[in-house]
Amino acid sequence: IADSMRGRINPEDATLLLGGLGSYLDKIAKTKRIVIVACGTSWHAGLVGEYLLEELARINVEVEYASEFRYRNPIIKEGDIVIAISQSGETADTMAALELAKSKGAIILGVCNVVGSSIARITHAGVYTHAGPEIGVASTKAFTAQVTVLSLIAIAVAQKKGTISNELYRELIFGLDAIPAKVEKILKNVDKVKDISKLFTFASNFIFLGRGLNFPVALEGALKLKEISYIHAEGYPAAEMKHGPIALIDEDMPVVFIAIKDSSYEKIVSNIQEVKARKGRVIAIVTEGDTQIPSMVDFTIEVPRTNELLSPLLTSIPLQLISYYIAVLRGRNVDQPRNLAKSVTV
Ligand code: F1P
Repeated sequence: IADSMRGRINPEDATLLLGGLGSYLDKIAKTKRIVIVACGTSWHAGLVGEYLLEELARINVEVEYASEFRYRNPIIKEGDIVIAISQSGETADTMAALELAKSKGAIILGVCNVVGSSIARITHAGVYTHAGPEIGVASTKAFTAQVTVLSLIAIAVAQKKGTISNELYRELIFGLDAIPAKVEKILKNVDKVKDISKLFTFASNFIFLGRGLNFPVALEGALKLKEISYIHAEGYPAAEMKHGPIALIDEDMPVVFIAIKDSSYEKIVSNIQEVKARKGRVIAIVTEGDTQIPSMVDFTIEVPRTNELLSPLLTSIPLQLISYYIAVLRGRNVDQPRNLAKSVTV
């Protein structure tokens, strides 16, 4: 992401990085509905995309697990826009979902990492994430690159539709341009993440909580921990906790909150209080300089300030690092986790 973005974002034209997909932005701007199909980590990126496209471009978005979509009779009309997200570009469920959508007359678009992959070939147009090769099986930089591309699509379409002000447009474009340096800053503090991870190496369960855009990041944090550390982990919207998962909270339950200074900050504060009242051990991902949440929780990891719409690009990094360090400390092979394949082609 750093390599592909640094200094290349032209504030006058966010479409320049969108490759072939750039020529479909007018069609996207005119559509009433977008369906995103994906699996695993890519599905989580799709959920972030849903939030961004609805918030900025005011387009109704549905995000479907490709593995479910293909086995029902989804309502797709001619001219509907279906976007597939896939790191490998070879995932069989995502491919089948696209074939189904194409047979019903949809415009099918792709966000893939692997150049020339099957999904890239069958789509009408697409954009490559250029996140470099994913050496490990579990997607990490592919996720941040997918979210970057979806942010650019949402910002560019919103600009075309006039649903965002010029000020917000420029703030988001310059905000994206500043992300690589902020990611590097997070990576300079890995020792703290490593120290925290050491204390939780032998936990048997984890809960990840976030709100809004950072709810999918919570899901992704839980998935990474499952994939590479083999620890049972659940991600929930923080406000959903009281509808069931709260029964799991006790002094043996680590709870990771994404608790940055955004529009849901006060609500997250009360969710943290609910967990602390039940003796849960809380690790909070907080905004640099915050003092309130650090005074309430057991551990904090700071991320630099950014517009909250871009925050998943930063908050996902400490969660990936926690999974990585716990997996290494448990002696797992982080690049080749058991039972997983890089491309799920059956
Ligand atoms: C989807 C996915 C990955 C996951 C693992 C298995 O792949 O579920 O998110 O980390 O590698 O496949 P893709 O369609 O994004 O290539």
